[in-house]
Amino acid sequence: MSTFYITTPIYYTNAEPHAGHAYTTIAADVLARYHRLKGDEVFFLTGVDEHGENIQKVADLKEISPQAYCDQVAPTFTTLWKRLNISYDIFLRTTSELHKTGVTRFLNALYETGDIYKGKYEGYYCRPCERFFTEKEQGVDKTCPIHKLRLEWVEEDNYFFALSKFQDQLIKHIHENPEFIQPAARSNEILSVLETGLEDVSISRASVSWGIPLPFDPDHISYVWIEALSNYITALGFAGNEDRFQTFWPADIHLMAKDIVRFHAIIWPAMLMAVDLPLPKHVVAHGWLTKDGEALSKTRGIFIDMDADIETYGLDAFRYYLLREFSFGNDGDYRPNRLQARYNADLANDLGNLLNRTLGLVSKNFDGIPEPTTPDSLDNEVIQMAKETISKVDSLMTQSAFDMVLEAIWEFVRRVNRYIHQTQVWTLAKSEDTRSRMGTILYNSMEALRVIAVLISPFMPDTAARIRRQIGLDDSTAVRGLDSIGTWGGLQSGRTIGKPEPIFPRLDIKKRKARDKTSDVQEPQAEEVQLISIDEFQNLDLRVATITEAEKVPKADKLLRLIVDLGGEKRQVVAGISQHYAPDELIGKQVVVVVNLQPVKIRGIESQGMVLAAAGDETLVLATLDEHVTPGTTVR
Ligand code: ME8
Repeated sequence: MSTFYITTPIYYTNAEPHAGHAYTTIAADVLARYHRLKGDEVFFLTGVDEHGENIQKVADLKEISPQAYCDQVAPTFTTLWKRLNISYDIFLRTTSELHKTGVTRFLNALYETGDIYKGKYEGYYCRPCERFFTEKEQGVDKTCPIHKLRLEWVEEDNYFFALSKFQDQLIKHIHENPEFIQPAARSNEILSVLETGLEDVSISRASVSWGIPLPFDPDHISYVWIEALSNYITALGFAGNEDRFQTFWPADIHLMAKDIVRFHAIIWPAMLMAVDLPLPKHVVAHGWLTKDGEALSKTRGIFIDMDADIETYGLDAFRYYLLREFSFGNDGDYRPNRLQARYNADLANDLGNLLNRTLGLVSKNFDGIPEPTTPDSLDNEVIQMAKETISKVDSLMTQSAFDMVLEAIWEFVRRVNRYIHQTQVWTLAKSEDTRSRMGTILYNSMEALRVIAVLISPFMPDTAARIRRQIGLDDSTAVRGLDSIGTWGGLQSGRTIGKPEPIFPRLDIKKRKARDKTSDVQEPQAEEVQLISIDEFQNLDLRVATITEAEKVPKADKLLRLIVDLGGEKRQVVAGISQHYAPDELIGKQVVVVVNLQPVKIRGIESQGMVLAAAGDETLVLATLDEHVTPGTTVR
């Protein structure tokens, strides 16, 4: 049996997990599940990185011990993984005995090679990164290229690993294994770092106390990165459970975002080379998940409200969106309105309707799964496409091209929908002659759904199970694996089908809107952000107007009646701004007015336009102009 060992980074416990961590972990979960489908023996590692200065600092602020602090944060990760249906095999904590004993053994092995030496480190250090930056790596004015903070000059007695010694060997390895670092752009980046020359790295910190002491000099604590990287072997029981280590090492994939590729593609392989252990087969880096184009940041309040979106769309839709929407190696901007669009178009419409329609017609016209008795060339096209889709998915999965995998599956979903249309299957119940043709088409559609359920199962495990139940299959492994869809015709005619029910029901948009209103962060509301063309935008006639009169509308606590001057013309506008502006302060202000709206009567007063304002839950600020302009000037 083949084995497949996949890892995520072990995440820092200096804060609770966010959507970025979820993104990597869901992707790793998809790969783990896919390899289980293939019948591989899978080991899926995730965990937390609990040592180091940063974590010690947070614990100090909270006035608790670092261990007590980590004991509080680590479960927030496992809780999230449960919520996201992550099928990990081990959740490694670096404070565990398993890890500590493994690190000790690994560091001893490294020491014995003679590639570790004691020396003085002088260099520019970024505390949040917990690493030194060489001159070449620094940003402008000696700043950290990631945090943009000024780097600190630090001098310390440290132990060093002779990284530079492995430079040529690393270059050779990358050239000989072009798939070692994926995608290719990252591989080139690493090669150019290697070609400009490597410096030795310090592997200990004398000034930090929260960590694992070096076994050969316990006054020094191992540098958090050196210790963390070895988690990939300590989790396999490097110091004890030889069997698991022998079975799964080397890892098939180390998965991460592009921020930490250098550690995984340079330092980690060099350490492994030093102790003569095989290198991981692939280091795969994905892009950043951003919100409104900005990096996720708790302190700046830039976050993705996963809970809310999962509640609205369901977990499987959330998982689908993350992997369908973005090309894995590139950055991707998370947009709830795109999630909604995907939900409606791909899930409810394409897949949901295919299932509903097929099962509806089967249950109305047949007693159980019909028999395929009248094969023709159109059927063969669908059968052929199923085969091609299965092999396409397999080859794209090896490139972690999740968006393309899902697109390939959906091309098939859409093809089957078209098959139903082309054959007008719903019209074939009329006569006995055409009923057998109807049975054949519906049988093939159900077979297609069986194939689809297997192919989508790594991405959407619950949806796959629901489809299986509805088409009359049980939940045994025999119907879940890739093997089970190798041959067309696996469904048994005559079998009773399950109860048809919508797998992606219509969304309760009202609930979502109510939620958005109470949420701190205002997300664009999906149905209001349908894109419009430039022509549509140009239909709006926006003009600069000067307010010449303003007064409260009697018995209406929010309304003001304004007279605005548009150059050659004066207009009366009723605006709901009374709680934010006193009439007097408005006189002379220049505002932007929509002048081609149909007039409406508000409290019996005709409003002949609309004044634009920025409106939040508590705030309302009129859109004004930077400088005075002639009234009536067009705004575009
Ligand atoms: O670096 N988009 O931990 P970390 C996509 N402990 N992925 C993101 C992301 C975002 N906006 N933000 C975080 C560490 N990630 C070390 C790792 S491994 C031996 C030690 C994900 O908590 C992504 O996988 O800072 C990234 O590489 C990782 O979280 C960094 O996690």
